[in-house]
Amino acid sequence: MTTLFIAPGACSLASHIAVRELGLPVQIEKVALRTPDSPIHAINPLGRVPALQLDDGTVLTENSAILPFLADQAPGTSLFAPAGSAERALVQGWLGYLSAEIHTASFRPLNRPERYSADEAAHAGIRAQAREQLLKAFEHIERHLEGRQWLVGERFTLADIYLGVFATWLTRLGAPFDGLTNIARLRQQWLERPAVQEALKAEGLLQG
Ligand SMILES: N[C@@H](CCC(=O)N[C@@H](CS)C(=O)NCC(=O)O)C(=O)O
Repeated sequence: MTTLFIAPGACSLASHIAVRELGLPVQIEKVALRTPDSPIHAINPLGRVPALQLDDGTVLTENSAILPFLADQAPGTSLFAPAGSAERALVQGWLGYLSAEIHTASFRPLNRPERYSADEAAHAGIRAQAREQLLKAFEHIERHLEGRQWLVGERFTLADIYLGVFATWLTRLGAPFDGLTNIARLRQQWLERPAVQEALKAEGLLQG
């Protein structure tokens, strides 16, 4: 059976939500991160989630690939758009932006400064710079959401699923991130979706 490897609260939550939004027969398998004996190392050589193992053993990684793949298993879903359409490229553009600018370029140095310098004295500076970068990257989204409910095409898409995950990470950061009111509104609408609540409960992140 197709299996999605996740870690509670990690970015794999996006693919987990997509599985539930689409009602796909995918088994959800929780794994530990950053421990050498975690089974994720036998699945993804980088030891990262999400990883989607297909029936034939093929392993897909990166939300930016897994989310479109999952949506394509449910042709006609409103979460994505037809091949060749500009809307599809707009959704993919946001997936790329979220993966590269928000996650890798900003959250990673903020949360893991040791990956950027072995000198502990440098970590506070790396974190401070990453916070600045994160704010700029989110402000671009904040401006785009002015007068819009969702990122693309006035409807909830894969891009909003992925943004919602990072928007929940933002709530730990306080000011000035709490002033991003359009993103806070999107996060609230995201939270109200049954599939999001089911995924959060299954990951132990929401009571009920
Ligand atoms: N941009 C990728 C990044 C995947 C990634 O970095 N996953 C993190 C969790 S949020 C992870 O598994 N980290 C463990 C590690 O790097 O050892 C995606 O969204 O799929």
